[in-house]
Amino acid sequence: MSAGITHFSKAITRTPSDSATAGLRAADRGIPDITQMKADHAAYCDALRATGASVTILPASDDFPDAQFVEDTALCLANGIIFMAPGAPSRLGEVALMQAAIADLFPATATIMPPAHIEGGDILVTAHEILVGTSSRTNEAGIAALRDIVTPWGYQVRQVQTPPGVLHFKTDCSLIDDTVILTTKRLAEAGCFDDYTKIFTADGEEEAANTIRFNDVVIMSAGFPQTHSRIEAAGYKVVTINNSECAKIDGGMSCLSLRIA
Ligand code: CIR
Repeated sequence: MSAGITHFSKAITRTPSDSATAGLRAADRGIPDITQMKADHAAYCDALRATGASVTILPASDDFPDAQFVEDTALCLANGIIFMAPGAPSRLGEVALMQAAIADLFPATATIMPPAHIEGGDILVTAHEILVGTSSRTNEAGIAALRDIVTPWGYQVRQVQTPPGVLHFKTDCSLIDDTVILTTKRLAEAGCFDDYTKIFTADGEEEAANTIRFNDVVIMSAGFPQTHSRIEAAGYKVVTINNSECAKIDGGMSCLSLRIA
């Protein structure tokens, strides 16, 4: 068991708001159906809970259309919680919302402040390092601020680059096991996973790259049969969740939870 890497006792999620129709997106893929999105979110929380974890579901926030993507507001490590500084101006206020919601459960260990910017979607924690991709949401100052916080805790931070046109580093990859990464070919070609065992998403299924390994299962978006088979063939149990509506506002499996050892 790798506590805090692949194994977790808790997760925090937030119910999608009706305002999620106004969520940020790079391209128009249609208006999300909020009823379906809420049903998918409930199925996602059930899947987390089915692994034995407790799941805290925070209430929807109409003021922040992207607030269900809680991952971008904080990074939970064994040593404490680091609150992020989202690079999307419309999302900055989500941090205070999350701090207030979980203050009683987990006091903040550190908070990164603008002009440093960093979103959880750009951070991949593996067994021996923390990879952080520079992106339109995460700048070098944000990565430096994270490094200053976690280096004394014994973590190594490696700056990498989120491919141009890709929202977050983890849009294109996820941790499947301590040293096993699911990745798109376009991301792996940059060489950032040379020291890892790689499972590649199938051609045309790049959107399947954003999964979470959560206890004994890999939770992935439904509709990517070849990548699904590849993860199973590598020996992992897969649970699929419909993600058609979150995908319209560029959200995937990792964005929807904070995961805590
Ligand atoms: C955004 O653009 O910020 C949201 N619509 C999607 C955030 C997805 N978060 C993530 O991948 N960690």
